[in-house]
Amino acid sequence: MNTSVILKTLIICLLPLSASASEFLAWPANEGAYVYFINLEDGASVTSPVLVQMGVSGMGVAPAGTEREGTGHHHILLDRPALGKGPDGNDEWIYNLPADENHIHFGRGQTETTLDLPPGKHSLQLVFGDMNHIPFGPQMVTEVITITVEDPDKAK
Ligand SMILES: [Cu+2]
Repeated sequence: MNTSVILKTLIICLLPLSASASEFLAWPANEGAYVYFINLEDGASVTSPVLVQMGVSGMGVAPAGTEREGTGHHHILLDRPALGKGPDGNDEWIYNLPADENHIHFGRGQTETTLDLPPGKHSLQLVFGDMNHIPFGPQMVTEVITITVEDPDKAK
């Protein structure tokens, strides 16, 4: 455990429950860095399995646990409110992201995945997190996009 992690832990302990000041808990994002969906746009119609290519500019991708400044890994928030919103939203900025069907981690440093999604509308948000799965600053989060997975039976 390095000094920065110890410091973060101390800060988390000292934070009041209502705090949302989280940007300084993660490693700082590089200036001008951002994440983006390479191949998907808001409102896109797709078929399942859905290819999702995840891009990052200004920072490097590294497996979770890699202690190196300026790197992190991708997460997709699937079919849930934007990061920081919803019932557990406040915690998401402060603590590391949970891993469940709505929070998908790419902790091996993947930049591409395929999602098996049922027909209908789905929301996706890309979130870049540090070695401990804590989101970087706000610019390392995309807008929530909505895609429509076409029903293969109806398309015929
Ligand atoms: Cu993660």
